[in-house]
Amino acid sequence: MVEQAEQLELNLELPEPNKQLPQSFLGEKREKEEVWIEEAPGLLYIKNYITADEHGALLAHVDNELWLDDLKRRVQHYGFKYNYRARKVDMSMRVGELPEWLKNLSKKLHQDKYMPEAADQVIVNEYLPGQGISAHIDCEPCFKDTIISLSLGSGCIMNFTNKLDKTQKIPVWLEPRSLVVLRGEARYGWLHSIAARKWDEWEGERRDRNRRVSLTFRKVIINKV
Ligand SMILES: O=C(O)CCC(=O)C(=O)O
Repeated sequence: MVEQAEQLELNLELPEPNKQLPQSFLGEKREKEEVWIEEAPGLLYIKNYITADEHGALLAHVDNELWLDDLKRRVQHYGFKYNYRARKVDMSMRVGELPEWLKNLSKKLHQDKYMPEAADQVIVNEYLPGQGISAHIDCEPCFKDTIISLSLGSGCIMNFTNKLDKTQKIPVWLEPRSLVVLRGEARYGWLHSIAARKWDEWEGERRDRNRRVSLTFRKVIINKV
């Protein structure tokens, strides 16, 4: 199913060094396109969610911040630091409010009805050509149902594999400026992964990868004990 929808403006402030760059920041129109991937109920791909200028501003914000390099790929954690080894998040891992540039996006995802609540945790992943992420389901007791990832920089294939029947696989091409929304069965019943390789084959052609940066939005579940 493909449909067009009404858009809200994002109003991202640029970090200081790039403040003078995009003049057309608020002017550019988006041509958003939604595609439900029917084989995995709850899997929604949205092409052109942000404009090229917003894309540039978000990358500038990311590159203005510090990276953590304790994994094979570099990451940034906002809102709460996630403990990959323990698969855990709690109030002791709170690192504060989301910065304004992420809060705006988090609000917009909620206003656009892609997330039932505004996200309070974001992980930024950087993938250089040859880097990927192994097949996983996001921690169920840590994060609520809907998980959204925004792609910046390079495109790549994200693979979805059915948890109960690993022969069922769905490759989805993620364009820069696109969103992938995982909810319901797609969030809990399908693993997602990105192969660690330098190029993908898509629609019969070789597509070389460049640096990809993703922003993944989640709502933390806080257990009161
Ligand atoms: O890079 C992405 O789009 C997904 C990231 C992801 O799956 C994760 O951080 O758990």
